[in-house]
Amino acid sequence: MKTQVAIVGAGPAGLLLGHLLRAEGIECVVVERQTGDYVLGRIRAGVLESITVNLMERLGLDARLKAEGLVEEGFNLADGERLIRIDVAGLTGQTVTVYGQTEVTRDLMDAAPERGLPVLYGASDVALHDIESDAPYLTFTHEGRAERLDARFIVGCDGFHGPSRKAIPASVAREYERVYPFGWLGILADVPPCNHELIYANHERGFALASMRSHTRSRYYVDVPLTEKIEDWSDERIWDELAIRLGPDAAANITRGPSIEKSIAPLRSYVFEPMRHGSLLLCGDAAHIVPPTGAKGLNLAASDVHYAAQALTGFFKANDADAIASYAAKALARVWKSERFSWTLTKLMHRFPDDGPFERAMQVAELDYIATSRAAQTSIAENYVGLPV
Ligand code: RFL
Ligand code: PHB
Repeated sequence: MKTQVAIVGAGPAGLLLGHLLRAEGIECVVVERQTGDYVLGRIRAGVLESITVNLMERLGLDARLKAEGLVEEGFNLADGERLIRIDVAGLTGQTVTVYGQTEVTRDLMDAAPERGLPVLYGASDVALHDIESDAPYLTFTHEGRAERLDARFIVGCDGFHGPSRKAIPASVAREYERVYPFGWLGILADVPPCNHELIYANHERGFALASMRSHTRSRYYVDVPLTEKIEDWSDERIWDELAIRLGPDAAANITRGPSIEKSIAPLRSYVFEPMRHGSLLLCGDAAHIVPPTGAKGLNLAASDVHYAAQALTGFFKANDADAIASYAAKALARVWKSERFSWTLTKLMHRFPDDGPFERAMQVAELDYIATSRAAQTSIAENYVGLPV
């Protein structure tokens, strides 16, 4: 097989990139390890910045998003009994949209056949070859046959554990990492949300987040030590903990119900440089991870894909090799700002096991400052809706 761009991974980054390239008439093939059902079974992001919404709109794939997505004009920071509302729309003129990553992925997946985007699900042993040349290729096994896919470029959209990043030689690589001493235990349930806007809570027992997927489906999180096992968290125990940590007003409005998904995800900040080496570009979680506080991960994948699509379109349609050369610097500039915001909000809203009274006093002082300063609220709001691309 031969194509112009071989894309590894059919998560949101890979599918979005495939669609953007096809819209420009560029040939590409997406190769995915899992089945489509497995990819849709992963419950992850829920909050979309306008970069992500705009890309779906540009592709004409936003009908369901516009019909079912919930437009959010603000969100809240809770600290004990205090609730600080960040008026995102009033401060920035922009909003975010609650629409699950699963739904974005489903919309992109469903439209792939009619847009001429081949996606090979269930491909095993994907390996990258000759990425330093102008003729890189993938090898893999699909439907029992050994395959080779030749391309001009490979784009690694294969998440944190995929093979693409590892194909870049250690001699040119630089990694930045921070692992947090807790994970987020998430619960999804078909009950109405306790509040129409998200609440991030810092309680003496730990962090909690009230989020949602729709008017009838709620998504909540509490932070737990990494040693916790999901089997030890019955639904009742999670609801009890949420009611304590989210504060009395939210607790009064929590509707309990059976979980339809429950899992613990570790928190990590991670950046890999460079995001391009030779004919290989990296996008999304393949190159960086943010802790979920602030909802930046999927949106960062979308902005990488936006820059990658621009670079590849410049190369194939205007013979512009500089467009490829400048991809990594453009993408990384935005990545680092999102890393900063996610890390700052994580530090502000979680109780770290090694923190003492001084660190807690700093949290209280910062929350006081945010509560009373329009400048501080504007800074948070403009990062939350997403910095310009
Ligand atoms: P994905 O979604 O991990 O997709 C990568 C794809 O590559 C495939 N793959 C391979 N394919 C072929 N060969 C191989 N050897 C392969 N190895 C892997 C995988 O099967 C998969 O299909 O990465 P992508 O596309 O870069 O998308 C990134 C987002 O998924 C991620 O950043 C977000 O989910 C992070 N995140 C959030 N982001 C937000 O913007 N807003 C949020 O509200 C938000 N909440 C979250 C989150 C992540 C969470 N978890 C579980 C980590 C909440 C949670 C709990
Ligand atoms: C979610 O709804 O899953 C969600 C919302 C906001 C975050 C992280 C996750 O910061």
